[in-house]
Amino acid sequence: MRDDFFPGVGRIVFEGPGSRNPFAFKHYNPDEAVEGKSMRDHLRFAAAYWHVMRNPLADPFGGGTALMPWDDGTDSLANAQKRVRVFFEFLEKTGIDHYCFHDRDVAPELGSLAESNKALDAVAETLAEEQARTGKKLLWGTACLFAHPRYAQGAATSPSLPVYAHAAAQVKKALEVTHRLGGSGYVFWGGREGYSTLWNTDMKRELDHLAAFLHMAVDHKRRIGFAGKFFIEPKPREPSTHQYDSDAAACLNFLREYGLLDAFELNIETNHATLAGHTMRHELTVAAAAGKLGSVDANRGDELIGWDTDQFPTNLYLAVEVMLVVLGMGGFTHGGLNFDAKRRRESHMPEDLFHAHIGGMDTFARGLKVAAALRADGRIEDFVRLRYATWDSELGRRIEQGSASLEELEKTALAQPAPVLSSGRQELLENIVNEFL
Ligand code: XUL
Ligand code: CO
Repeated sequence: MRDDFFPGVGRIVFEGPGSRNPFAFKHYNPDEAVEGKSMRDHLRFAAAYWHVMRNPLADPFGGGTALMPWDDGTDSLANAQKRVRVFFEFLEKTGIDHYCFHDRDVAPELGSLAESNKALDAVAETLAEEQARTGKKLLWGTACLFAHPRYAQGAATSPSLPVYAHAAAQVKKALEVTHRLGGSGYVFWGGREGYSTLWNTDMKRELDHLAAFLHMAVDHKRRIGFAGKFFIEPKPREPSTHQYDSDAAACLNFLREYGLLDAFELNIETNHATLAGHTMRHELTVAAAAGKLGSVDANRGDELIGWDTDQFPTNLYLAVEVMLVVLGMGGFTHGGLNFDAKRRRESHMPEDLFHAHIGGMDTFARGLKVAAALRADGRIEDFVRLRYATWDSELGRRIEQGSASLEELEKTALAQPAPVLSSGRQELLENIVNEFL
């Protein structure tokens, strides 16, 4: 294990709930089996390169505070490659098995696309070396199509074809690098794919362009033989006033409308769900019900601040809800739990990166254990099943199969006694959940 950049922090190990060591796991025990599978394989934790290595911790009112003693602040290749080594030391020490990146997090954007591509290739080489040295894996890659001023009016939905072409070239390259690094997935998050005002926007044309863009990406994925999954990450707004991929349902409809449904799954992020006016559990449930829950960006928002605060997940209740949906769909295949989260601006020291991730990992480890215990207990599952018991009838089956008629249901309604409902028992069910916390 490398020990050059985070002096004083060793490998984080499981010490159990009784430990008071802030640099130890109290609940995440990677090899412990839950429902017959290791915690490591259930949770598939990933660190986000953009937050760990590149986030200066600025906010809308003030500049960055993060101390990054390894970073010389330049756009040099050497600096970019050094960051990779710092990052892998962080992965080794935290025991996080996966990572995610944008093209422009890992390598600098230089004067021309060709130069930027060359820099990305060189950094990809270092990433490949570090992956081979440590056994860490790429969960997903993506292209940053929102930071550069050229994308101020959109990338795949830009009114400018030259901008669209630049974005397409960036995706092509990011996809190839992701493939080369053995990524399990590739994410499309369209922060600028939306509008600020409809006075200047041809929505239909922009949506058609976005669909064409994604179809070309699907074609290219096949051409290069990339076997990873494509994920769309919904978010309703910020930075755009309205983002087209606003929530899980909107994404599914868009994918279906444009014949893209087979080629995509969804990457659901907690703070995006709440910005959309939904709970995380709602978004996960919508995605899972469509068989399209691919991956999770694990973070949380703030109830009082109205923007994407990207805080580390610490809410046990929420982690239980997330893991119930994940276990319910049979677990992750290509996806995982990516900490798309940043420290608070006040937590500027390098070791705060460790506290942040240790907390997120322990929260999800507990969430996993509690979710598994609730499933083993079975009372909630049984209740939900019984709640629909009247559907487990000949007529119910025929309605569900689509072979009943309104005439037939009218006949049933006229003949039956007045319906009697049983209680929804929300409070009882909430009490059962709390038994396990
Ligand atoms: C932005 C966001 C992105 C995506 C990747 O809110 O979540 O970091 O996860 O582009
Ligand atoms: Co995200």
